Formats: sequence, structure tokens, C-alpha cells
Amino acid sequence: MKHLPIVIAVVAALAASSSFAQQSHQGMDMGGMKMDGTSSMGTSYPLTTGEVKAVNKERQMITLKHAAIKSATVEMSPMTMAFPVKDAAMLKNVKVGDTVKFTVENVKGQAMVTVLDPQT
Ligand SMILES: [Cu+2]
Repeated sequence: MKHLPIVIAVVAALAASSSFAQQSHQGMDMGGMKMDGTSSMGTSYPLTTGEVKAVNKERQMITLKHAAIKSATVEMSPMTMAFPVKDAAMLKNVKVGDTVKFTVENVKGQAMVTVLDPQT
């Protein structure tokens, strides 16, 4: 009987701390989602759709038949053209004929593919 109040106190403390942890975790998630929303609204633009026409791993280039591009730093009407890609690894998952979503940014005066997202 003497132990009962202590057990209740411990359980209450655990319940309180776990619900506090949940609340603060949820708060962090919501904060993260808000930040994502803000950054996608503020600094990033919708990805452009393109069709892969050629992949040149040696030169780190990709040729895309692309829809109109409007990114933070590049605007372009639809055309087929070769782009340098930011990272050679981006070319590992694409092949001729693939549809991709991508972003082009002006990197040192060059329209460079900075995001390349194969659509499956
Ligand atoms: Cu172009």
C-alpha cells in the first residue's frame, strides 16, 4: 500500500513526459512542413518535364527535349538541347527515351541541370 502512491506518481510522470515529447515532436514536424512550404513557394519553381534524347557520361551532359523552363535563374521556351549536369551521378538513373522532371539553374553563366528526377 505504501508503494502505490509512488507507482502512480511514476506513471503520471512518464505519461506527462511522453505526451510532452509527442507534442514537441508534432510541433517540430509542423515547423518542418511550414519551412518546406515556404521554401518551395519562395525560392523554388515547379520542375520542368523533359524527354531524354541523349546521355553523355564522359562530358557530363544530357540532351533533353524540354517543355518551357522557368526556374529561379533560367527561363527558356520549349526546345531540344544539351545541358551540363551538376553531378555525374545524376546520369546513372536515366537513359534515352526516359521522361524526367528537372530543374535548370544558371551556374557561372551556364544553364546547368541541378535536379534530375526520372519518372517511372
Ligand atoms: Cu532549352
